[in-house]
Parts: sequence; C-alpha cells; structure tokens
Amino acid sequence: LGQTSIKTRAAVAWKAGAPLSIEEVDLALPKKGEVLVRIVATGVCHTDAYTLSGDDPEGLFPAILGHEGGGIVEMVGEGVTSVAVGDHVIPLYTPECGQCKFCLSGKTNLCQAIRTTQGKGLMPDGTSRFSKDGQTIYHYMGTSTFSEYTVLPDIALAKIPKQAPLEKVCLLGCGVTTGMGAVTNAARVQPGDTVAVFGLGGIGLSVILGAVMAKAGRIIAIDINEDKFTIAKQLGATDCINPADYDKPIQEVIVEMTDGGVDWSFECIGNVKVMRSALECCHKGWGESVIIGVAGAGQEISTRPFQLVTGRVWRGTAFGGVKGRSQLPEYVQRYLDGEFELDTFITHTMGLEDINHAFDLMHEGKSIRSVVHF
Ligand code: NAD
Ligand code: AHE
Ligand code: ZN
Ligand code: ZN
Repeated sequence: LGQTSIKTRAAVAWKAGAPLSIEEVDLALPKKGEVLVRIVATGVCHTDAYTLSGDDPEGLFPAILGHEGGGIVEMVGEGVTSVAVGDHVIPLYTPECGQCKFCLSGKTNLCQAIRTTQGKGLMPDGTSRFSKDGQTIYHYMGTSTFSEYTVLPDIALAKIPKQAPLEKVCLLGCGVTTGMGAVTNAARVQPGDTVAVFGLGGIGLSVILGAVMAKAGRIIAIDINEDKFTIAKQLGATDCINPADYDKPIQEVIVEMTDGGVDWSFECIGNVKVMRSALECCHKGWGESVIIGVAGAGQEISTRPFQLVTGRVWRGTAFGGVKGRSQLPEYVQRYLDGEFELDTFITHTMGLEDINHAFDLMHEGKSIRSVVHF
C-alpha cells in the first residue's frame, strides 16, 4: 500500500555503441492516462540497433530501447477506460489519440498528440517512469519494450484478441505491419504490378509478403547478403539479385529486366545511396518509390530532379501508414485467420539476458527477427 514504484528487469542502453546491460531498475507506477504493461515478448528491429549505434539524431542515453512488443495490462492509472487489467496489448510507437489534427485528417497515421515528449524520451507529462539509484533512464519511442514491465499512455496501446500468441504477434508491433502496410497504404500495389524490394530483413521480407497478398506479378528482391534469398523466394520473390554481381548500377539492371522499370519500389535498408537506386529503377511516367529505411544523422537523399519531372514519385512511410488502435487489431485478426504466418520471420528466440546476441546476429546478417521472451 502506498507503493509508488516497482522493480523491473530491463536491458539498459547506458551509452551509444556499448552492449545493453541487464539489470533491475525502478519503474514508477502509471499516472493519469497511463498503463503498466508486462511485456511477454519483444522483437529486435534494426531501428533499435540504429539508435544504439549513436546514429539517431533523437537518440538519448541512458535509455531502455525496444518497440516491437506484446504484453498484458497489469495496472491502469487514473481515468484509463480504454484498456483494463488482463487485456492483451501491442505497444504503439505511433499512437492514435483520435483527436489531434493528424488523427482527424484521415490522411495519415502520424498522431502527434505526444510526439514531442516521446522524442525526448519522456512520458506526456514531461517525466520518465524509469530510473536507477535515482538517475533518470529515458523511455524510447514511447514503448521501451526491452523491459519486463513498462509504462505507456493508453493512446499508445492496441488491444488485441487474447488468443493471439504474444511471442509471435509482437512482430506486428513494428516490422511485419510496417512492410505489409507500406504495400497497401503508402503504395497501392495492384494485381500484376512489378515490385522491387531493396533489403531483405524483417521489413523487406514483410513487403514481399504484402506484395504477394496484393497479387503483384513480379517481385524483384535485392540484397548484398545472398543468404537472404532463400526466405525471400519462400515468401514469393520471383527474382533475387545481388548488386555486387553487376558492373553497372543496379537501377539500370532492373530497368532492363523490367522493360523500363518497376511500378513500385521499397527501400528497406536506410542507405541513402540505395534510396536513389530505388527511385531510379521506377518506371518513367508512373513508378513510385517508398522509403521505409531510416538513415543516420546528417544523411541526405539526392537524385536528378528530372527523375521526378518525368513522373517518378518519391514517398515514405512510418509503421506502414497503419493507425495502431483502430487498424492494428485487424492485422492480428488476419494473422489468426491464417492469412499469413509469422514463424518464417522468427529465426531466433532468447531470454532477455542474451539480448546482445540478437544485435550480433542482426549485424552478422544471420537473423531476420530475434524474439526475446521474458
Ligand atoms: P535488417 O538489418 O534486418 O535488414 C536490412 C537488410 O538490408 C539486410 O538483409 C542487409 O543485408 C541489407 N542491406 C544492407 N545494405 C545493403 C545494400 N547496400 N544493398 C542491398 N541490401 C543491403 O533491418 P530491418 O529490421 O529489416 O530494417 C530495415 C530498415 O527499416 C532499417 O533502416 C530500419 O530502421 C527501418 N525501419 C523503418 C520503419 C518505418 O516505420 N519507416 C519501421 C521498421 C524499420
Ligand atoms: N529518430 C529518427 C527517426 C526514426 C524514424 O523515422 N522512426 C520511424 C519508425 S522506425 C521503426 O522501426 C517513425 O516512426 N518515424 C516517424 C516519427 O515520428 O518518428 C530521426 O531521424 O530523428
Ligand atoms: Zn522497428
Ligand atoms: Zn492523434
């Protein structure tokens, strides 16, 4: 009684470039409008590695990373009515307040209700719930799923069916939804369309999954790591190519392969040079390129404006354009209905104590997704 905080086991990023440190930290109980969630499982996304590397201009330390989780509501703060203790939830780094200009626009999933404080590693009231020996530890992407317990605003929780296995559908908290959503929301892939996918990690492979569901005619998968081609083909890629095998720019190769270019391309790496190739492999007059990859601080994209003058379109997307609270539960239901599977993406599982291994596997190109079980 009168308790104001709990202890939780978490992987702490004390500084850029250093391994995460598994320790017990303090977590203040949820305040007004907030919810305490027990994370059951979390995927490790390249964006976690990107921020840990120090390349993220918004990166803050010390922080508890992680944004691809699944969990169970343990306690609700004052005024919370949208979720209750025992509900199964997916944390949302793109929340949905339903009331801001962005939510009401009908044009975007980028709710801005709490974006400013979220980018500062803080809860909407401007403070952190995490600390260790009195020192503040920052939240990350509003989710901090690399902690057994975490606190989120209720607008950042999607309530999902209890029969959905959290250790699988956690991937819908970022990677798989991002790729699938990009195909239908950012692009509008039509039956028979030709698609190019640059980068065959969790995101690119999910784009392939989405493109197959959209009945794309040809799906060209591009990676410098040919080990990724097996799963890409298994998911439905029709052509797998390695830019290192050609002595000319990969965009020229693709334009020749496709009688003028692709209808849609997706950059799923975060490499600004590849972003250019992805744009320039698009068909003159109508081809559109979607940027999904996140590039490091100071990086900029470039191309000849002529590429756009002649009808190619450059666009981008976060979380596949999916509105978390109103639309993510449908993705979970589609998974439960057997429309797609997630096991192909989960190449490794481990306990929290081995989370640094997940980062090693990612950097070595050996994993698609590692899922950490608490
Ligand atoms: P990943 O590390 O699992 O996969 C990246 C893939 O790109 C790897 O297979 C790698 O071999 C390949 N690659 C690297 N350099 C390449 C090159 N020059 N040419 C061809 N292939 C190359 O990463 P991921 O988790 O799939 O994430 C991919 C990107 O998407 C990251 O930048 C991540 O931050 C970003 N992301 C964005 C969103 C969003 O909402 N926009 C969501 C999730 C992830
Ligand atoms: N902090 C980076 C931007 C990182 C970024 O673009 N994140 C994506 C999600 S990546 C998930 O794996 C996103 O949601 N972007 C929209 C937003 O509001 O952050 C930087 O460059 O500052
Ligand atoms: Zn992610
Ligand atoms: Zn909003």
